[in-house]
Amino acid sequence: NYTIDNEDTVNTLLGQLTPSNMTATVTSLGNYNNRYFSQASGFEAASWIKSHWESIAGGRSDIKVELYQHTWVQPSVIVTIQGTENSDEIVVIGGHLDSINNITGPTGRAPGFDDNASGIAVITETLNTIVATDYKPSRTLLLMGYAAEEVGLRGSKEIAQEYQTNGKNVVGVAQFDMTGYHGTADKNIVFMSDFTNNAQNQFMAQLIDKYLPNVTYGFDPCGYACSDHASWHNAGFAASFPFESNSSDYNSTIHTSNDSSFDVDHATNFLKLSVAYVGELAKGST
Ligand code: LEU
Repeated sequence: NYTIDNEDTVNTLLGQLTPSNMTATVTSLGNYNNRYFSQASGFEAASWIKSHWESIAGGRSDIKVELYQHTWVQPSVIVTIQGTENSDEIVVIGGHLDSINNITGPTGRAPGFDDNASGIAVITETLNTIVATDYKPSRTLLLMGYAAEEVGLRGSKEIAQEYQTNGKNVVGVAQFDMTGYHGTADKNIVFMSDFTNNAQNQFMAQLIDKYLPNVTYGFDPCGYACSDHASWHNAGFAASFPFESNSSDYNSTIHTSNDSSFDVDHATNFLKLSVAYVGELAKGST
């Protein structure tokens, strides 16, 4: 079920990336004092993402952008790109849009450049590449910015459980949370091996082997339900989590006012993997 045979489409997507846009996205998100789930700034940051994604989607009538409301202030944001043939089969790429300062609390400064403006930037640039190439997926493709990850995966948990309850056919989920810090010298991407689907992890590794031979990768357990992939995994769906480093080497500034650096070259590896994943799992063509 994990075939790799959509080479022309993936290579077209890979040829239209604009990595520098990711730096701009990270900077825009980091300008909010924080993106904490209960704060007005956390709401405003989510609203900015919705507007930004709408402006990228432009005139595509097969793309819609919506807020997903929760019981707290901050919504999640979901882009739906309607599948042309197998529209009941759903592929998700996502990452959390909130940030947190664990020291100074709800009103504290939390730029969250790496955690996780860097993942939202990968998703945003994936959307931009889809529109730039006029790519249309066969399966329905959903791009998600999750609210309230930092307070217990709350946004993604509500969404994944709703999809489970409604019997939605989610065939695969990729999580992008922390892509902008090169913490393990000999690895660009580390697939978290727990709370994920091994077959899909192997598929993503094969995508690197085929399309990104210069990207180094490995596998490592996170050790706990460390990001939104676990919400999907726990709801019975195949999730993967390509991460910035081994779990002992990640950016030590996260959850502080000092998470204000972004290595765009490192994040570009994740952007490349994202478009390869989209092109091969959601198939369709440019
Ligand atoms: N970005 C995650 C979080 O803040 C942690 C990381 C180690 C996966 O919850």
